[in-house]
Amino acid sequence: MNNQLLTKLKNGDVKSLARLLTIVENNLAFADEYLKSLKIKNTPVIGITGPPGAGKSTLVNALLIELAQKYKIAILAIDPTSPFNLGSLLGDRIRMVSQFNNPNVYIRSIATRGSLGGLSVKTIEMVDVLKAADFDYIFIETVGVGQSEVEVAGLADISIVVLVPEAGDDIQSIKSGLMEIADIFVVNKSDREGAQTFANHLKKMVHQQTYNIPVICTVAHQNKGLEDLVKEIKQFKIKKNNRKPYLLMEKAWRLIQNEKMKSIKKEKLQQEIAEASLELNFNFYQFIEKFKNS
Ligand SMILES: Nc1nc2c(ncn2[C@@H]2O[C@H](COP(=O)(O)OP(=O)(O)OP(=O)(O)O)[C@@H](O)[C@H]2O)c(=O)[nH]1
Ligand SMILES: [Mg+2]
Repeated sequence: MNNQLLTKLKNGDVKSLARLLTIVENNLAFADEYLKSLKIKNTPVIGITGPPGAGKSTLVNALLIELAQKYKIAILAIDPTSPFNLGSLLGDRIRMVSQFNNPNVYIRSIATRGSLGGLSVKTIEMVDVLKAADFDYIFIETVGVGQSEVEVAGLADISIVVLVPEAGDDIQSIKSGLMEIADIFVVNKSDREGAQTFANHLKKMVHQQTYNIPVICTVAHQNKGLEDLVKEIKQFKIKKNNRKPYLLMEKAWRLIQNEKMKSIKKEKLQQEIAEASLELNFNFYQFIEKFKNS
């Protein structure tokens, strides 16, 4: 293990950061030791989730224009890959070109394998590497497909849910799961017709809940409506997150589960099960027995 790498990480050396992220992402030599030696800070983690094409990347880019003059910011863009075809579903989703060369901004994209849009253990670990570097804010962008919103909430101190006023969209169709995880709702593409009505309905719905969640209208590609969002993000830093113990438990659970399941490789399991299931009278329960205590 190279201790210098950790010192350099703490001091903001970008090359060391990239190296450590790669070590952790690919589970290279000493990955575990590096993780155990990290001095993890309380850097605020801001999760941005929402349907494909809602404008999440554009919004992050617009936020960077506001924040990156003064603060150092890391962005982790999570590309969901389908478990059925190993290519990325959406291609490289980093289109935040205008901030790409800003020395205050570090952008990294990772592909989650197997879990559609979900957060892998690698993501959790990579965020911790970022927290040991010298950033003021860490943004995580994920596409909202089912479980992933909830998983991002497990990692983020603030969860921003980005919605778009679709024509004829029924506000009631917003999944209750989104209600539970959102700390801030953003109605992006507010230049579209019906945006105000959509936002008003959303506000009404949100205010029926026990605590107030801000609903902020933005036009991300024109950098409009960002002031309120920046204000909320800055304010949130000092608020207490009541979900923290639950979220930490979930995180511990995942990492322990990952460790315990290490000897079982999904590809191999699939191969074996494919063969075994061809046998006459294949019994699934007998089949899995041998994996239980391996
Ligand atoms: N009209 C309008 N278009 C917008 C707005 N914000 C973003 N867009 C456009 O919407 C498209 C998608 O924006 P992205 O930022 O890539 O959306 P995304 O949510 O990151 O997309 P994925 O990462 O692929 O899920 C782009 O063509 C943007 O220029 C907005 O406020 N109004
Ligand atoms: Mg994007």
